[in-house]
Amino acid sequence: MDSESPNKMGNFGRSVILKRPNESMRIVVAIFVGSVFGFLVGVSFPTLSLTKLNITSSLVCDFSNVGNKLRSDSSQISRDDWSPPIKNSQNVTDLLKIWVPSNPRGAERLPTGIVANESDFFPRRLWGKPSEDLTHKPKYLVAFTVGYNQKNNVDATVKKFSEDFTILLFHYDGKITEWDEFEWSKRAIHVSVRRQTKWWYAKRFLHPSIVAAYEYIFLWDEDLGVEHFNAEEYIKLVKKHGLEISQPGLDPTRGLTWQMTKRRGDREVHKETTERPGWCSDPHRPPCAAFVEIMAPVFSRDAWRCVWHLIQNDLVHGWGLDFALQKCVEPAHEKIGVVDAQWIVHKSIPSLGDQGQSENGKAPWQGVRERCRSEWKMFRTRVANAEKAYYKEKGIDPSNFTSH
Ligand SMILES: *[C@@H]1O[C@H](CO)[C@@H](O)[C@H](O)[C@H]1NC(C)=O
Ligand SMILES: *[C@@H]1O[C@H](CO)[C@@H](O)[C@H](O)[C@H]1NC(C)=O
Ligand SMILES: CC(=O)N[C@H]1CO[C@H](CO)[C@@H](O)[C@@H]1O
Repeated sequence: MDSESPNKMGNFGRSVILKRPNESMRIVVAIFVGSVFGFLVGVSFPTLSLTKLNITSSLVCDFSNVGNKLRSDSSQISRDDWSPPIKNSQNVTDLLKIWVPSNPRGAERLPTGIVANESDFFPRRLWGKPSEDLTHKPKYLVAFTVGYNQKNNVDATVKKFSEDFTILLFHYDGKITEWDEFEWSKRAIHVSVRRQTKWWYAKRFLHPSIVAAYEYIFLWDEDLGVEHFNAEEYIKLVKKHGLEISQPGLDPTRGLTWQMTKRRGDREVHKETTERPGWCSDPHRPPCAAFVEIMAPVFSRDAWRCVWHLIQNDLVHGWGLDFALQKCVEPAHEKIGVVDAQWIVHKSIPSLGDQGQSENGKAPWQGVRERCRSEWKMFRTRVANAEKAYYKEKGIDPSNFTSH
């Protein structure tokens, strides 16, 4: 240092700080950085050091590969006289920018290997190895739209579905914990939004990519009698007969709306029926074939991917969907059918209908019923308009062809 030192000796620390602020700062910073670094290394070394090294070396590798590639590319380009040869540096950065047009829309900037485009409802542990979380993956999904008043019926129904099913309950009355009196409720997925319909929930929570893990999706009402139904047997029949969209036959002793969904006692499955005279313009089309109702449909994974898109966000009752399902499979009169050997009873207990609101002195159920009817009309109109628009764009005049 210099000659003043003796006077300052008593003040050593302070004088150092005063006189050489930069250096002391450096020391402090160095100590700080050093200890943080040491700490981090200590923390991460046992598990991460190897991968870190790999990442670094692979980055280096990639970079030199890119360099080589660039060089060969540019010589290639200049040889072939496509365009002026690429100058390096900046274009290395361009080249390293990721853009994969075949990725899902919005995910083009990600390398395909990291894109998780589908999901499932499998619960996982919070500890241990992720690869060992799932000891059992259910193959099928059954979703019920339920109110607590119907708990006994829902309980009886759920018991007809094996461990191979993920059970999903949509609660329209806000009651969830009450269901825990049933053992199966603890492994079920519960979604609670008040006063919504099955199709509203299905549109919001059963996106095809979310339920992609499941081979079949059951979308069922809560008021079904399942004494003569077994889900595993049902699936066997659906596979055997190649049904992409199906429902169990309905007990004919209850008043039925459609002939098609009436259970036949003499067969496993049926795919067509005769209706009252004049009801079917084409024996291969609804309601004589290619038709199931909306109370207890079962969809294959592929059929559901189409049907989900057909569900309208605002038409919550789903009326008319049954007539349009046939647009989703081809040939519809072979891939849509009713399973007779596993059949159910439609109890027609008014439930969600009661969740309406009285207006203008009308009972709640009347308002709901009217909305169902008007939704049906709107849905038909939308489908017809969409088809018209499609053919117009294609320059096809559908009136020139018969619909057969
Ligand atoms: C998701 O990715 C897998 C694997 O690349 C592919 O087989 C599947 O078709 C993709 N699903 C969708 C909906 O794009
Ligand atoms: C379809 O009908 C229009 C008239 O409606 C006619 O001009 C056209 O030639 C017809 N196209 C075919 C393929 O028959
Ligand atoms: C530095 C350099 O050569 N940059 C070029 C990289 O490539 C783009 C076109 O892709 C040129 O516009 C840059 O000039």
